[in-house]
Amino acid sequence: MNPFLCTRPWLVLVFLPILWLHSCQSERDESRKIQAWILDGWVKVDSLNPILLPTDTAVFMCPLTKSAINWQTRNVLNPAAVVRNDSVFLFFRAQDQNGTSRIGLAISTDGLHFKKEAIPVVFPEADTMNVFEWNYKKRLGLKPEPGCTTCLFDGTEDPRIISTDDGRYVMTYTAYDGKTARLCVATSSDLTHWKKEGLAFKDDKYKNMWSKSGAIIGKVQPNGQVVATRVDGTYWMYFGDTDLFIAQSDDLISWKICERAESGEKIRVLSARPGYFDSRLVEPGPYALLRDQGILLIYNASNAANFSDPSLPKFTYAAGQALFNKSKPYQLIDRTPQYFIHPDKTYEKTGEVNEVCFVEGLVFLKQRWFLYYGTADSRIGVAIK
Ligand SMILES: *[C@@H]1O[C@H](CO)[C@@H](O)[C@H](O)[C@H]1NC(C)=O
Ligand SMILES: *[C@@H]1O[C@H](CO)[C@@H](O)[C@H](O)[C@H]1NC(C)=O
Ligand SMILES: *[C@@H]1O[C@H](CO)[C@@H](O)[C@H](O)[C@H]1NC(C)=O
Ligand SMILES: *[C@@H]1O[C@H](CO)[C@@H](O)[C@H](O)[C@H]1NC(C)=O
Ligand SMILES: CC(=O)N[C@H]1CO[C@H](CO)[C@@H](O)[C@@H]1O
Repeated sequence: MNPFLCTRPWLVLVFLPILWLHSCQSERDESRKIQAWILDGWVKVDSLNPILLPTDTAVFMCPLTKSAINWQTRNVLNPAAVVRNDSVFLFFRAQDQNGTSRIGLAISTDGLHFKKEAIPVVFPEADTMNVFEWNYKKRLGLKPEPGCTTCLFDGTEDPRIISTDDGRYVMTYTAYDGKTARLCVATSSDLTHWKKEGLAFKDDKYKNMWSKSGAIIGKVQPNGQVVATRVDGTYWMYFGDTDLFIAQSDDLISWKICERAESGEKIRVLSARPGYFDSRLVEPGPYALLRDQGILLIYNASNAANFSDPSLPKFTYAAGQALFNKSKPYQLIDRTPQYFIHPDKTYEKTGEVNEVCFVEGLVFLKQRWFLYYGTADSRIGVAIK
């Protein structure tokens, strides 16, 4: 025993409570620090949801089939959102009856009531990307398997959009040819006319790899725009739909996947966790936000069939949040133990894919946050805080 305490045992009585109080205080500080970075308190706008629906009355002349088609018949889902001119521009994925996806645009001044533009803004056409965006069976004149209702799926899917500091917009989207999903990039200066810039990963090693869901790191401006921001001299993008991987770029168009030097393997910055809502897979949501506490990424996750979160049906898509080091975007600092949004409404639980809230759009408009998500791969909902 400490001789000091032996000679003055009463001191223990004085100091112990102080030590105890001190340790409780620092535990509280710790948990407050961990909670402080999370964007929580979201409320689904039940009185209006779902805010965007499929329709049989949107007709568009397909440049490939040269026929008028109803391009929004089957599903309207997975939207990106950006603020421009005090309005929300929502870019949704619309599927026609056969499951071809095209990216459409809807505009709102209050973030809740949207008006769709008549024709899609990014879609399969006779260009250099056609080989990645038009089902290979259609190109080869093959018939889909009898009775298969998803075998002709193809097109341009699941956009994410960010502003640049020179006033342009960069979209990442998925091109799907019925076999392989590939992450692609398009750019625009007015949000209506888009130029396809090709595959995000042009290296031979990765150009035929399955890739999806590119969330670029940016910073929220006072006018609500989120502008792509360099960290440590370069742009960064989280991507992937099993684990989260990360890539770097100098121009936001051509991306280089970060690999382990020893093995050439893609580095994983976030993975599925047995026992949690994200036990099956993780996939980025909207752009990642560079904030004081770190880089905040809202991510989508699927619950596994076993060794999963027993409070959710298996394969449920619910969303969580992760925080990465703001000077090292590949270093995970913290992640939420629980989902903050999950399917609990009929239109979230039943649809093209059941049990899905898939978050892809996030904007800050007139001092409020709006979160847009696909419901059951069929419609679109909004939550606010
Ligand atoms: C769906 O596919 C069928 C058979 O190929 C075709 O006749 C029809 O025009 C297609 N519909 C749309 C909306 O593309
Ligand atoms: C900005 O939005 C207003 C409606 O809120 C509209 O009248 C105006 O044309 C828009 N301007 C541009 C440049 O889009
Ligand atoms: C998952 O759990 C079910 C029910 O307990 C069991 O039948 C099945 O074998 C398990 N599967 C795996 C891969 O562990
Ligand atoms: C983030 O990285 C920096 C630079 O390496 C380091 O000093 C800092 O402690 C890290 N932050 C956290 C929260 O881990
Ligand atoms: C690879 C994969 O399964 N991605 C899916 C992620 O979740 C959304 C929402 O259900 C689907 O649309 C994607 O296909």
